Amino acid sequence: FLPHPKTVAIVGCPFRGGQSREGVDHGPIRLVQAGLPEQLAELGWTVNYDGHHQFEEIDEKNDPPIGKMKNPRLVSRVCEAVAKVVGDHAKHGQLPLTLGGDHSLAMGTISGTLSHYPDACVIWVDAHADINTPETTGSGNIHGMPVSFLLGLGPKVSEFAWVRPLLQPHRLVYIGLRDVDAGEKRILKENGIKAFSMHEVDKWGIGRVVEMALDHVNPKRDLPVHLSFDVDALDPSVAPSTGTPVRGGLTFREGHYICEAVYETGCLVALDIMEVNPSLGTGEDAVKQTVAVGCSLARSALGETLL
Ligand code: Z70
Ligand code: MN
Ligand code: MN
Ligand code: MN
Repeated sequence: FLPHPKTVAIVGCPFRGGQSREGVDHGPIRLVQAGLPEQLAELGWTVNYDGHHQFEEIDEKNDPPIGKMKNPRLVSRVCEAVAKVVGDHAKHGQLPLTLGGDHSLAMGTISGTLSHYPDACVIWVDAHADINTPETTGSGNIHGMPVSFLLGLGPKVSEFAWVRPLLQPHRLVYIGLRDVDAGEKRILKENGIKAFSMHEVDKWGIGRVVEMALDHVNPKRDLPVHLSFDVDALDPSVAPSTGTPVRGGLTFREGHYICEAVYETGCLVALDIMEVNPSLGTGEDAVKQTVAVGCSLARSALGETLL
């Protein structure tokens, strides 16, 4: 799908409006400071990076909840801007690598991908399904809802009217789930959405799981792939600095294997590395470890090999 020489466009998104914890907006800064642009250049990519995305700011008092949704105008406008940036990079034949920031941003990144690749499929790697609707959400945090907007589930919210429901349920697959709300389980069942939880990873091993996931969304390996990776899919011992760590997650190798296997398909057109929060975890070592893992996941998805 991508012309040669391959170009990756880094979209740094210092944004935290989709959830309530401080610090996740500093994730992309740390990933870049750790040398990610240089590391990707080392892999042979042309790297298009010209600083972090600047966002419009909307004060909390000018952005009261809509229903249960917190910071709805801010999240909507930021994601709409991100969709435009990601879509434009895709149209220019570049692979957008979005650095979060919280996972509400994927409403933007995946909208951007689908604007240029309408038949793209999505591999969502996460401890969480992020598929609550504005009605089923318990927290009101929009980072727990982006998938429902992309699928067009739930009530129509005029503030989010720009989100086209272009993602079809059979073009979405999850890997790594282990903290799914009751309402989300019902939504997954009702819409026949394929999900490989940690139970399936234990049962089949990561190799079979990735193969089955690709067979589901991309049976002929001819569709573009958007990989959206929430670092909380990894076990907290591997990626401690994130907002909602959940025990029993992917090992370091399982996480990297997913990225390597997706790269090997040759179908990857967009990548998100989300929810790195340098303010969380037990000190600077935990932060350094999480940032380093974020960088190495991106490198694996962009072709770094072990041999
Ligand atoms: C919960 C909610 C979530 C990430 C937490 C949690 C969602 N299902 N996602 N951390 N990354 O609030 O809707
Ligand atoms: Mn800050
Ligand atoms: Mn997530
Ligand atoms: Mn998560």
